[in-house]
Amino acid sequence: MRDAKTELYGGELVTPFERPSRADTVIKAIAQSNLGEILEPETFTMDPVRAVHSDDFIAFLETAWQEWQDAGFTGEAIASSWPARRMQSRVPTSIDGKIGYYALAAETSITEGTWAAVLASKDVALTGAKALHRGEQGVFSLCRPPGHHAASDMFGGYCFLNNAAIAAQYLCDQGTKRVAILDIDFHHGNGTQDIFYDRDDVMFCSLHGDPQQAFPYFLGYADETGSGKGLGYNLNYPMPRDTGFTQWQQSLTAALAELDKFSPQYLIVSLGVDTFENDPISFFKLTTADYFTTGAMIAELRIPTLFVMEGGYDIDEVGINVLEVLKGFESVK
Ligand code: SP5
Ligand code: ZN
Repeated sequence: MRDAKTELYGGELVTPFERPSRADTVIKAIAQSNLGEILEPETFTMDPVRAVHSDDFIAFLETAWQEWQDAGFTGEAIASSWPARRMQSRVPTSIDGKIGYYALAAETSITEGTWAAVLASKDVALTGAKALHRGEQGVFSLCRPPGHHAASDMFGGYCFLNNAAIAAQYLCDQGTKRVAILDIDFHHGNGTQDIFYDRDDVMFCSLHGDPQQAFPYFLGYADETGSGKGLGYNLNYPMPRDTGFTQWQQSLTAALAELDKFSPQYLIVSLGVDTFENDPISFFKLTTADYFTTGAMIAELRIPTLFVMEGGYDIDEVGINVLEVLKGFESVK
């Protein structure tokens, strides 16, 4: 299986920040700890994916790389044209048009191994959701690629299928009345917000870099609070450049209080550690010790919790930072 070799960054094609070695360092850190059993993922059908993503989008992802090659392109598949303001939003038939229709950003390439990795990632999330539904108190799904930027019919921001949303919808489809998603990745979880924006059975709270200054730029403002019966069930906590733990923790405390009021049966944490002080593409200043505190604060809710891996690009520290969140969670009994 071949991982992508290119990301469009600052006008150059660079080695993607979201790369396979991220998962290797996380699994290594966890394997060396005594956190608990490591399970292999189960294979699920596409039904839980179809419950979140549109059929045409799924079909696009499945065949994009083949169509790109058939068109004679020699580089990795990447978008370069979009339906921008006042343009028609019909789906073109050519792959270079189609990829622009379904992309929300151009940095994310599609290549030979993309679809297989995307399918494996949703299986990891669903395996975690199933374990939670069977009674586990805390589960971590080491998903890669990440998912929270993916909407029902859009990929980008290194995300293709929204793993956390698929897990949440799966729990709803098992009869769960209320699921909460807490997104602590540095970036706003635009895809997850969009998927559940008009719903009152899935609450979404996100702490992130101010969209005025940070990707995904066009969503994540504090005044986005949900629509229709979903009004009040979407909460954004954007924060400025150089935000450290004192300020970030205030947002977390506020978000946890709102989640507590909602009284969810399950909590899904979109866990990105790109809030780390040395993250190469982000601008918050959290330290390794802060991740332990974060995990402990989340555990204080005493809600069965599924952590789903999102971002975190300091390859040397991503493992320990994730481990600290989980250790902090486990420290609360
Ligand atoms: C899952 C996840 O964390 N996705 C992040 C995708 C970010 N992609 C675009 C990044 C643009 C970064 N600009 C950084 C300027 C740094 N000086
Ligand atoms: Zn991120």
